[in-house]
Amino acid sequence: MSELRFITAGESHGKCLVAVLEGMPSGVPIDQAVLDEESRRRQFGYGRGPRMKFEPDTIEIVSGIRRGKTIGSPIAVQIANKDASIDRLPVVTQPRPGHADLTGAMKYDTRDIRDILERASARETAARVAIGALCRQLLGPLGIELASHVTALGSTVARPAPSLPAKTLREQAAKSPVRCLDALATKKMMKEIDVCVKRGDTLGGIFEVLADGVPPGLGSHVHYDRRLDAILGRAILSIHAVKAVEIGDAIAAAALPGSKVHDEIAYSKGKGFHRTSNRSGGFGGGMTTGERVVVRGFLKPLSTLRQPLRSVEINTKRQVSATVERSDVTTVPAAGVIGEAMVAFELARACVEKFGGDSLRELQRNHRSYLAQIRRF
Ligand code: EPS
Repeated sequence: MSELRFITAGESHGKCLVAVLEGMPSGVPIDQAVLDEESRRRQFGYGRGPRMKFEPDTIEIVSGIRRGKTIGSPIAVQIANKDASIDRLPVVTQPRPGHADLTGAMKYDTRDIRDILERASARETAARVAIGALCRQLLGPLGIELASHVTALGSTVARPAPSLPAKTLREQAAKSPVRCLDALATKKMMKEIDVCVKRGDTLGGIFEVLADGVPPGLGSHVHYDRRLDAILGRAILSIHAVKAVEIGDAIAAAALPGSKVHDEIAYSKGKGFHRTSNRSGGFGGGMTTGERVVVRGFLKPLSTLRQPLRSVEINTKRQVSATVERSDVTTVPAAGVIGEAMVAFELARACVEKFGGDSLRELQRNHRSYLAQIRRF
């Protein structure tokens, strides 16, 4: 059985970020424009720090692709850092509350917190977005489309998003500087960010990732580690500053009776079996139902504050203010794009596991035959 997997390497101010994706079938057309577009989307967003203005974040393909198509071998990519000052940067000894700084230094036994923060930085997500951009190009031929948008930033909550196809939703979200579909909420969110800039503070929020065209039956109920909703939960929680995940309307559902939560089942000749609502976010028993996949990530505010909180200097043990590194006020708009990349990877992994095959042609043949089986059921 083939498995899709990836690994990233690279420090925030090191030479470059790298990622290797292994297990991609051969024959998948890869368009550099998709990589460029995803990278640009990750950099975009009101409230981002100065770094995003000077880093080109160009994703360079190093291996695994020949004449615009995958050849089945590991795909390696790299993103060069313009700011590659890691060896010139000062020693850090004043850990930031909420960051990996203190625990990382204790665990890895270093008196220079920079050894920790360089890898703990959310810059690593540039490499994950590259992986996601490759995976989207496997999902596209299977009819799977992804989108994301911001549903809350700071104390501003957007009105419920209109029901639009993923492709349209992506385009609409791109028009808002905070990637929010509600124009009024966008203005309020930007205002909150402006206030935070003045105060030297930071903001968290919520993003939503959607996937259309996902067939029923990805993941499995048979074992805890094969439940795809749990796998997506881990993938979203692994994004920097994400502290909670919601699948569908899970948070509201916890306070409602079952009759108001479960999606009723219907059948029609054209649609086959389907649900009349999608409060489950496209999941049942750890498997996709065939409805839209809906996953939300909740971010805490970033931990680098320009008006720092109290901390303790690790050598003198004296009370000090936490270190101030160049950072962002909020990364919620970017986190949605990173969430899409993680969902794209996990869906691609689930498709490779379910449909197998060493080439896209073989995988598509199995996918078509499975869809015919589902239609006949
Ligand atoms: C980031 C690059 C970083 C930060 C941010 C994300 O650049 P620098 O630290 O050089 O300004 O803007 O990192 C963090 C939020 C963090 O906690 O480290 C990026 O490329 O996304």
